[in-house]
Amino acid sequence: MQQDVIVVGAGFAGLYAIYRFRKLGLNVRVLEAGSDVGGTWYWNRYPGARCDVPSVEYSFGFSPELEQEWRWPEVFSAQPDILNYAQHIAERFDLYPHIQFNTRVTAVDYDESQNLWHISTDTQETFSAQFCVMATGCLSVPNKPEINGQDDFTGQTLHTGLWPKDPVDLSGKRVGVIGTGSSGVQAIPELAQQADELYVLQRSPVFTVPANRKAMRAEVEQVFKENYRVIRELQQKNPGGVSNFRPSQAKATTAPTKSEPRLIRNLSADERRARLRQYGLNDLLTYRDVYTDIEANNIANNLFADEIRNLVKDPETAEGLIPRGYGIGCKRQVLDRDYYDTFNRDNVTLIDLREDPIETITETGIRTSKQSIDLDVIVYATGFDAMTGALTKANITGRGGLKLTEKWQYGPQAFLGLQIAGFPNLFTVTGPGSPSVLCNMLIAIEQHIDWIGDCMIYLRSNNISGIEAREEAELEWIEHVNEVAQGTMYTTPSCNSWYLGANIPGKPRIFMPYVGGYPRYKQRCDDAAASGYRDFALF
Ligand code: N01
Repeated sequence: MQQDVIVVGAGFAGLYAIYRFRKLGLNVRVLEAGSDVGGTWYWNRYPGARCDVPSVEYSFGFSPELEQEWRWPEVFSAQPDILNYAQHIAERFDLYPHIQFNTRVTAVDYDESQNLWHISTDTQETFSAQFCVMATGCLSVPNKPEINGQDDFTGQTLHTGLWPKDPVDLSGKRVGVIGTGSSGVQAIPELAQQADELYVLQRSPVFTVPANRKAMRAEVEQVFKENYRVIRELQQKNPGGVSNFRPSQAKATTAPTKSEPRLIRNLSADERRARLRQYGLNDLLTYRDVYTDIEANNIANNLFADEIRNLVKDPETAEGLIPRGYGIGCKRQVLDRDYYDTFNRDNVTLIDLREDPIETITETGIRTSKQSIDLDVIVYATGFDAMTGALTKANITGRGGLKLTEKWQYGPQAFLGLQIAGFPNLFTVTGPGSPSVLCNMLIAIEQHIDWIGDCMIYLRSNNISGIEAREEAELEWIEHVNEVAQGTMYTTPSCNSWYLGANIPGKPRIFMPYVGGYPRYKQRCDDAAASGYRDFALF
């Protein structure tokens, strides 16, 4: 079965790839391990899952008709609504016929003699195509840490990133949740309401702030709909790919609004506290110097700690919830609904693994150094092998038998997060070295798929059969990616985030996304194309 393009993954990137590549006249097939579209929003069905980017921003801009007809029920959408949106897109644009579900890719091999990619699957099929596009997502390979005795547990084991499709009934159950990143923090308040008892096993406390929980009012929705073109233009100019458009600024032009950056160090202690009282924890995220200056960061961290002591009634629990040793901005910012208040409930117990580490999982629960906890359900909210996991697990072999795992043994090396030297005609969507997870993903996806589509058409119209990033361009780009990350809170030595691969034992510690901002990045991609792809070898 030979296609022009095989796309791996039917999340938002895979869906837009079909739409776009088909329009360009290319024959495209998508292979998807799940039984439906949606990617991240298909797999992450845990209670409380929702997006922390406003729905109007976290939506596609390629179809004005889609923008007008789709209705977001909330300002920040929950997982079921985003999954509905993905399904609607697949139906609305007749994308389903191009997707083969329940098909996991097991190997991706470049055949130099034919200049073809052969893609093998667990359905024992092999698909071949000139181009292969890995639309496999940045947070799609769940990390389930190895913990002594975990296979002995006779209760139910769940992972937030692989939550069952059928409803899970936790009523009357004793539940232990391991992990307090974005997924854990979203799930914990919901699990606390459903379960009889909830034990939160926390290794690293988070800095989490309350999320916006407004329903989408009809008049606000109308203003958004009237201003989608403005919103899309503003997104293109913003480092994170978000317009920050407010309905109240409906008459604003497309020029990004410029305001003086607020610095926490410029305020007196009283002023800082007054603002914290007025605006809540979210205020501490609005000072520019908190992300660039260690002293400013410490000021904000200390205020944050004091506020946790205010919010959580039991002093020992409050102390346990205070992050130490790393500051705001090191890890992905987390947003929550009633997280701290959940620890005021009688049925919720915090286990601080820094003081009381897990020794083993037993048949009946979890034993820590100080206690045995009987459990019916263990929930792993332990994150993902981020950014590189789906690519290294796909068993990709390029030119001359080069394995991607070999090439990336010291960290991911790619050009613009789009192409990898040694792997001609293979493209990665939102790969390492691109803004990806630091950007509104839908904007990043549209930009990548457009670039890849234009590139394939350029090759075809110029009778070029292959494109491969040059190694020197790759090295130069990686150097730049590392350089711009220096001096940010992301790369402080005490910070151990998944951005750095630090959550996976043995993974090289490299800051993977591009922190230089979406507009600057897009310009570099556009320049690469406009130069006739001089950063690439064409053959
Ligand atoms: O994963 P995480 P996540 N023993 O890696 C702990 C996106 N997302 O799924 O920090 C005990 O952030 C780990 O502890 P530590 C978003 O980009 C977005 O929560 O390594 N604990 C940590 O507490 C996000 O950043 C949304 O010390 C262990 C937790 O597990 C990304 O996905 C919602 C452990 C993992 O946190 C990942 O978030 C959800 C062990 N052996 C996700 N191993 C929204 O849009 C790990 N942990 C809102």
